[in-house]
Amino acid sequence: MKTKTSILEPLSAVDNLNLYTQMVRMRRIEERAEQLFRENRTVGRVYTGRGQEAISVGAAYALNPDDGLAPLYREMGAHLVRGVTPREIFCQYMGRKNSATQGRDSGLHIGDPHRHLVSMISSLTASLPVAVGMGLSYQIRGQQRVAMTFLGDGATSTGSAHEGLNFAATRKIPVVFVCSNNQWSLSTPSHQQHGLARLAGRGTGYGMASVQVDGNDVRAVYYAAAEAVVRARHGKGPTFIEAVTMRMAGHSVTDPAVYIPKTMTQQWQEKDPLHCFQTQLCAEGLLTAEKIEQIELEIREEIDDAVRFAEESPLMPTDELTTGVFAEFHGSTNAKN
Ligand SMILES: Cc1ncc(C[n+]2csc(CCOP(=O)(O)OP(=O)(O)O)c2C)c(N)n1
Ligand SMILES: [Mg+2]
Repeated sequence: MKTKTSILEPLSAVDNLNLYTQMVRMRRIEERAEQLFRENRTVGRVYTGRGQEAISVGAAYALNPDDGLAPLYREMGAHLVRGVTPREIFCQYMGRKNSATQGRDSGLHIGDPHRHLVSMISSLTASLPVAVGMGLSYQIRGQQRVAMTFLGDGATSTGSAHEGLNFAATRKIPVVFVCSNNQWSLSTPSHQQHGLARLAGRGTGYGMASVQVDGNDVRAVYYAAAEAVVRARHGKGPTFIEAVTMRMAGHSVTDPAVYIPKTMTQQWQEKDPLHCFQTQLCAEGLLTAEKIEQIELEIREEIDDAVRFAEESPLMPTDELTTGVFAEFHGSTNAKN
């Protein structure tokens, strides 16, 4: 993977194809994961980022491999860009011993310190102070590195989000907050969550650079993120990016989302980020029908291989489930005041 410099370079033809391929990979992996869930072959529920592929792929693509990354449950694209493989993903979904959590957890709870990837934290926005802490450590050590984290629109109302944003802005921490405004927080619509016309105002309120972008346009997300990363790398502090999109599925695969008006889904279907980008790239001569088919075929084979690999991998033996979970206690239990 190439290391991006401080100068904002336009995306090359290769970059465009990389972005497209990762978006297709994310969509197809999630479709297969949902199918496996319905066949009772996964452990735990499956949460997808359907319709939000442009956000996680586009934003993460602006980072260098040694930048910190703390994604959430809809950010499979960020994991893929960081080099997490379909085999790793399906081992995790299927609770195998060789997965990131060794079969103790499911979903996108995939972290790897060697890849500077922090596993998502289920308590929403607990990732924000963690990412801010990563940024603070880069700042203290004088490293030109950046941390990026993600949050949903609903999550912007939590206490740790406000604390993280405020601390980052006050200390000019090199961190990028990517807010996927998919207009729903479970079954609660945006207008019942906050009183802002633009969620980007969350960042403005704390005095940091804030921008609203079309979250269904991968290149718009990439350029906003790349600008934010350059700003952070050069000591100019954090950025809050509001990427406007729509959650095109239930909250998780068990949620039929009957509360979302059909007209809203239909309207956003026309803005499908994958379909729109494919049309643009074809019009620009960067993609052809043959290339589309080839990408789909390669990804299908990759996924078939990953599912087979996961199924052939051992489950965690139940007598090993607590290994490494508890530290041995060497102190005294007679606490003195
Ligand atoms: C602190 C906390 N409160 C509540 C939950 C339960 N919960 C999980 S996802 C979710 C909805 C979050 O909505 P949003 O932040 O908009 O993200 P989205 O799911 O739309 O991507 C809720 C309420 C949680 N995980 N953590
Ligand atoms: Mg939301």
